[in-house]
Amino acid sequence: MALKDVLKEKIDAHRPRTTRLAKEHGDVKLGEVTIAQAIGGARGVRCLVTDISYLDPNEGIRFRGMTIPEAMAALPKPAGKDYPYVEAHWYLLLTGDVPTAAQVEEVIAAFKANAKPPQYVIDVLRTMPRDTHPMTMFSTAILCMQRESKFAKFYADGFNKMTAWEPTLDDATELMAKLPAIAAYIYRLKYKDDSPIEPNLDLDLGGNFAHMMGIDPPYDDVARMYFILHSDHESGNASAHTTHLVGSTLSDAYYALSGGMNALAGPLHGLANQEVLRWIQGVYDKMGGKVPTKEDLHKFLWETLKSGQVIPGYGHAVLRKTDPRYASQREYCLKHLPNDELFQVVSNIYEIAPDILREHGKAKNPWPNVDAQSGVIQWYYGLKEYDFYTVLFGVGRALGVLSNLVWDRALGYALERPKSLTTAMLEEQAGIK
Ligand code: NMX
Ligand code: MLT
Repeated sequence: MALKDVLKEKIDAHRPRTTRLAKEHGDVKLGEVTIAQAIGGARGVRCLVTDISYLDPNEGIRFRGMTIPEAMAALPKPAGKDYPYVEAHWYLLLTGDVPTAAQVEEVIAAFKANAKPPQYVIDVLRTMPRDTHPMTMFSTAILCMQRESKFAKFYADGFNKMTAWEPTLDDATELMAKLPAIAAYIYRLKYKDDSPIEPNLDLDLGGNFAHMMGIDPPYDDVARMYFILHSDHESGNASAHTTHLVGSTLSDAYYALSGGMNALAGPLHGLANQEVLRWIQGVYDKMGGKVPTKEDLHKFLWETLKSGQVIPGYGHAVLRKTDPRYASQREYCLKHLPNDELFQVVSNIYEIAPDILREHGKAKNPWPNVDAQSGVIQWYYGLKEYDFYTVLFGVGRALGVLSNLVWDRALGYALERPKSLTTAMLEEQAGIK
């Protein structure tokens, strides 16, 4: 059965569950909202619904119920490769099913048919000053393709709530297909003197991305691993939430994803992966190029904290243990680059940072998140332009947020519009005279 038909069956089966919950059990309480939560970024407020992934504070992420090792083991892989097809993961996120080889082929074919970005995207990127941040370029490229939206045409021609997910799926597929070429082009434009590499459409998404970046295997497997690991982190993280919020206005996938990428570009979110490398390079500079020892790192971590900055790559809004995405990338490093100098530095930070953060006494979670480990792998394979790292995160994150957008439309999730209060109202509620 074709992906769209599989999805249709699943959506038809799922809709009555959502309708019943909203209609018959809408008054059931999921929690209470405190003043601390209203002021403190709605941390822990339970007001979003997704079935695509779930984040347990201690266990970490599950994609459609599967832990990272389970998903990596179950999803089909290209012959001779260690990591699954990104296309297979897309199928899993959308449908909840591990695809067969034929189902993976269907996604590969759909992505190939839509892989080439329009020439005007290349032209727009070329006109931007070369020192523009790559995330600004990435978000602009996505936004300027909005005129391609099938959903926007569908809306203009007469909107139908029951089938609105279909043009959203078309938009999501067309976007997902083009993002690797756009990301690779931004890289080649900014750092390789505008020397794009033609795609090789005989390769899968991960393989073709590595090829267009101009980086040899096993970087193709790194790309597969990286995109899958970064794909989804339930719905409350800033990039997912922004995509959902923008999409809830019936904006199309182009507007919504561009918004999500703007959220990802913040240093408390996806940009932390570039900040980790920037911080480590700063330490090297201060040491006159010498490899920092654990004692040196100890000093620099404290210096960072005392100057009021955060330790990038550490802490999390939900997680309370080492991020399994960190663990997964560490496992890759232990296998492929155990003696790499930068990996040793990152490992040394891992040994001392949690104790320092505990002693510092502020961060609720002293353990590393995904960003603490991801840059070192990119660096090892020659991708040293660390301000590009968040674009890689963005290609991966698109898998999750676009899958969610398809389901948002399928289940008719409403316009997001929480209520705000004034400070005086909070004071009154708190009994402050
Ligand atoms: N270094 C220093 N202080 C920290 C850190 C850290 N890594 N993490 C949290 N804190 C501080 C935080 O700034 C806050 O201080 P204050 O009360 O002065 O405002 C206090 O600890 C309590 O924060 P938490 O409740 O533990 O964390 P919160 O949920 O507010 O924020 C992050 C979560 C991830 C934004 C925060 O841990 C952080 O800034 N980490 C460093 C940046 C980072 O790695 N971001 C990437 C997250 C993953 N991603 O890819 O998106
Ligand atoms: C993410 O992957 O989105 C980050 O870990 C942040 C989050 O989950 O809040």
